[in-house]
Amino acid sequence: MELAPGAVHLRSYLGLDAQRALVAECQALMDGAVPAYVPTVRGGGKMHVRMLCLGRHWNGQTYRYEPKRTDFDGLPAPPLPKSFKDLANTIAHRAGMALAADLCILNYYDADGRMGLHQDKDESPRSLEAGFPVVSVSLGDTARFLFGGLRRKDPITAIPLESGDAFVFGGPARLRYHGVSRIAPGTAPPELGLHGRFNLTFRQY
Ligand SMILES: O=C(O)CCC(=O)C(=O)O
Repeated sequence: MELAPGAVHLRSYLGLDAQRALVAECQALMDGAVPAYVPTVRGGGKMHVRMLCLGRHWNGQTYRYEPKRTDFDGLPAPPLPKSFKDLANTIAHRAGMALAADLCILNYYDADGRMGLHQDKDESPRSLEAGFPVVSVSLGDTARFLFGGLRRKDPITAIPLESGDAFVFGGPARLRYHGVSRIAPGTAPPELGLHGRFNLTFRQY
C-alpha cells in the first residue's frame, strides 16, 4: 500500500517461519561479540532502544557513520550479513525502488521503548540525493509508527507496524520525519517467543 509518493507499507511481508529465523539472528547479533548498547545522544540523553549497527556504525554523538564505535567501546561494527542485504534489496524492489543496502541499524524496543520524531539524513549526500530508500522490517510487538512530512511540524499519520511488516520510504519520501511513539507489549506472535520488538532499518550509505 502506497501511503504517499515513495512511501510503501508492505503488510505481513514475512511469514512466521521467516520471522522466527530473523528473530534468532537478531538475538544472536545483539548478544554477540559486539553487543547492542543504549546510545547516549548529542544532548546527553539516552535513547530508549538498544542499538546495534551492522556494516557501518552510526555515532550518536556526531550523527556520522564510522567503521568503529568511537562513541562507546571502540569495537568495529559487525558486517552486514548477506542474507540481510538480500532481504532489504528485495523488499525495496517489491516497493518499486532500487537499493544496494550496505548498513543496518538494528534496534530492540522493550515495553517502554520509543524513538522521537527525526529524519534519516546522515547517509551520504549522494545516497540522499538519489533517494535510495530506507527499508524497515518489524518483528515482535506492534509499534505505533509516526510518519510525518518533510518539516517537523507537518501533520503526522500513526501507522501500526506489526510483526512481519516492511515499510519503505525513498525518493520524495526519503527525508520525511518519522518515529515510534510506543509499542504495544504482548502483541508479538506467541510463536516468536519474543518480548518486545526488533526493528531493522536498512540503508545505502
Ligand atoms: O523502529 C522503527 O520502526 C523506526 C526506526 C527508526 O526510525 C530509525 O531507525 O531511524
